[in-house]
Amino acid sequence: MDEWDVFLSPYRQAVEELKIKLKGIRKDYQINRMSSPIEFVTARVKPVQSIIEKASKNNISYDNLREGMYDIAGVRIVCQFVDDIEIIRNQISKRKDMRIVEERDYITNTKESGYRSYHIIIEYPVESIEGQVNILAEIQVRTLAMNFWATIEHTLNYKYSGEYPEEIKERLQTAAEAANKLDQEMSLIREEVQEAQKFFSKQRNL
Ligand code: 0O2
Repeated sequence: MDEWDVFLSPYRQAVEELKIKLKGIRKDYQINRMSSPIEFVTARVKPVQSIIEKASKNNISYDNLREGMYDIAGVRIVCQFVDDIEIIRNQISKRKDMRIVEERDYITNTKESGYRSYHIIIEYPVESIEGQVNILAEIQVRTLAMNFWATIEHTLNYKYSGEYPEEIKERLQTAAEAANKLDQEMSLIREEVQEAQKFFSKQRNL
């Protein structure tokens, strides 16, 4: 085991626990025959290389990584409709096993890149043989449309290291607007869709 393994161990545990807990919310809605605000949950521990690069970019010393970098443990909750985001946010704020320390609303305040998402930074206690370790984790909550755009943009960002050719930049802006429009259109038929989903899940006994 190297030092990174030891350092990352509580983050790995947190990510596994958070995945199970947040997927549990989806199950609860399904068992109660209510439409779930959660479509799917993914989670990851930031790769060591990305931690090193981000620490250097944001001037975070290695001694200060636990306090200074809040997305080493990252969870993503993807939902169908924009209104689901607030429901999820409220569910998280009510929980006793995690504490919200900061929220970043990139939906109301869309990033210059076109990025939209709701970020919740939580403090989460992990039990270890040495006692309790409180770690920070970032929960990103976004719709399927926001996730589609962000996933594509993230891939292109790697390719161009953020220095997009003008044409790609414009296309990404247009795509961001289209994703936004798609979210707005879907919001208008939300109730209709959810009724149909409840009906079909009953029929299939899900
Ligand atoms: P990865 O690979 O997802 O871990 P910054 O220093 O400005 O990058 P900061 O202060 O760390 O951002 O926090 P912020 O703004 O909450 O963003 C953290 C994460 O949000 C990013 O993590 C991305 O996952 C996502 N994100 C933010 N802005 C964008 C964007 O313009 N496009 C996409 N696709 N994702 C974004 P990392 O560490 O950048 O990357």
